[in-house]
Amino acid sequence: ARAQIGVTGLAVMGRNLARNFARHGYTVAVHNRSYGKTQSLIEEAGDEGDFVPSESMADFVASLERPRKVVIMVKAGAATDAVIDELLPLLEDGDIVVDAGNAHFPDTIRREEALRERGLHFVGTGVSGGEEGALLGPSIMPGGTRESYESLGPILEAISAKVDGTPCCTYVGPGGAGHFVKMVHNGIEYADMQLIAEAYDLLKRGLGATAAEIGQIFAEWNTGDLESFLIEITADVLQHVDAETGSAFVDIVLDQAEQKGTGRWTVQNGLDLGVPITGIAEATFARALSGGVPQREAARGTLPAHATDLQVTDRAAFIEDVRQALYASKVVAYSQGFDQIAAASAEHGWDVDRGAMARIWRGGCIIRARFLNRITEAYERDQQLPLLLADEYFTDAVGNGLPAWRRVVAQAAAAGIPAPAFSSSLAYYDGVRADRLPAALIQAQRDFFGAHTYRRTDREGTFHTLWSGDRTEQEA
Ligand code: NBP
Repeated sequence: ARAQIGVTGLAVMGRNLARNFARHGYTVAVHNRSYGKTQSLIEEAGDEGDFVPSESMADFVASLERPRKVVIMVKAGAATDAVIDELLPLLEDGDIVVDAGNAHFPDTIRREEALRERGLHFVGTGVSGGEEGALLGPSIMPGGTRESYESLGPILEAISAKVDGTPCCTYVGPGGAGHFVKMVHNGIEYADMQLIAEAYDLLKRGLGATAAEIGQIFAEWNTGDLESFLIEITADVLQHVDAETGSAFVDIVLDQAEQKGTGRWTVQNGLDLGVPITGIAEATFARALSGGVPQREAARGTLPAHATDLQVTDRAAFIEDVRQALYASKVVAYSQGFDQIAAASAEHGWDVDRGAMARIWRGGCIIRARFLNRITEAYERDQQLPLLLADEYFTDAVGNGLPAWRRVVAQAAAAGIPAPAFSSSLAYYDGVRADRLPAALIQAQRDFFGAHTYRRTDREGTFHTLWSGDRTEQEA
């Protein structure tokens, strides 16, 4: 036994992760259900470091130093359970099983409990950054026991992305915390992408600009507060020309967005926890709307618009308005996502440090962005911050952009341009800051038809009004 870490599952992600470990000087045991992928890894990348290939799971496990550290990188779901079942009889007390695939966090909670009973550590780990991240340094979000992180953590930190020398990997929390945080990361990614798409649409229709011209605007934005991987690739994508037709690439792509399900999981969980993650939800539903072909067919050319075309007289001012609206909406989406992490952390007793999550998302992952530093700083100022928007920096940043944000949402509505994430983020902002909400009327209605009771503004207690009787108020 001489390998310090093992990877089973050598499709694109596992193969690159194994190479990343090897390139950092670790001796890596490698295994895959079908041996061909193991052989091709050794043939094509075997000279990058010290690999110990095995054809059987038993040999793979035997090649690992104790406590064994086995990273599973297979298709999420039944395949992960199949691999765990195969591993279990071969492992011994104190060994560490890492699931680095995209598991749904309730599965991770279940697996962690089962392996703990067997005396094993199970570390459900979010890994973001795709194929390239896995090879060159991903953002890594490991859950599980703190004890397992002592020996596993340094290895994961070594292969993670680094920003200013700081690893984009930290212990997240027990049980399913790592995969939960990865799920919210993906939800935020949905919101970020939708907001960028809305900004693009407004610029296109407001300026009548070409994709390439809008790409240049995004490139310019990438030098300021919005600097991020997604803005950067948006600039590249918009300037890309389709080789076959010579058209802007984005103009020849079918306008139906697909999804693999992590956005949906995030929204479902937001509903379960009762946390308004409207940015992520609008983004997920906007994809669903785009893919609703029969509905779009029935509505296209049929539903009247009664809209007036966007009149842009000052192009530079309009571009700046859209930029500020994008930034403010983005802050709302992140604020909501961090609320969701706080709520789940409280519910499951995970004690997740939100500032640390923003820190490990600064590199390696899809939502890496300059402004994540600001989020880390906000939670450093106040660990218990109830609302990211209420941090002084974000209050100012969003407040300064508010007139622009309102103009953009109003212009979009008047012109009949759908901007669901821009407008619902603004509605959330105005809702959360409201002195008084019409929720009072909803409580009154609920008491009327269902005797659901209400509380009063002027005294303690729970009350019910006898709506079908003499309308007197009773203490409930
Ligand atoms: P895939 O998700 O395509 O899975 C292929 C791997 O699973 C192969 O090694 C395959 O073995 C193995 N496998 C399957 Br399928 N069923 C199995 C079973 N019953 N027993 C054992 N092995 C089984 O690989 P991937 O695209 O590299 O993704 C791996 C994980 O990483 C997934 O959970 C995925 O969601 C996640 N992922 C993350 C990112 C990211 O950005 N973080 C990107 C892409 C994927 P075989 O070779 O014998 O068929």
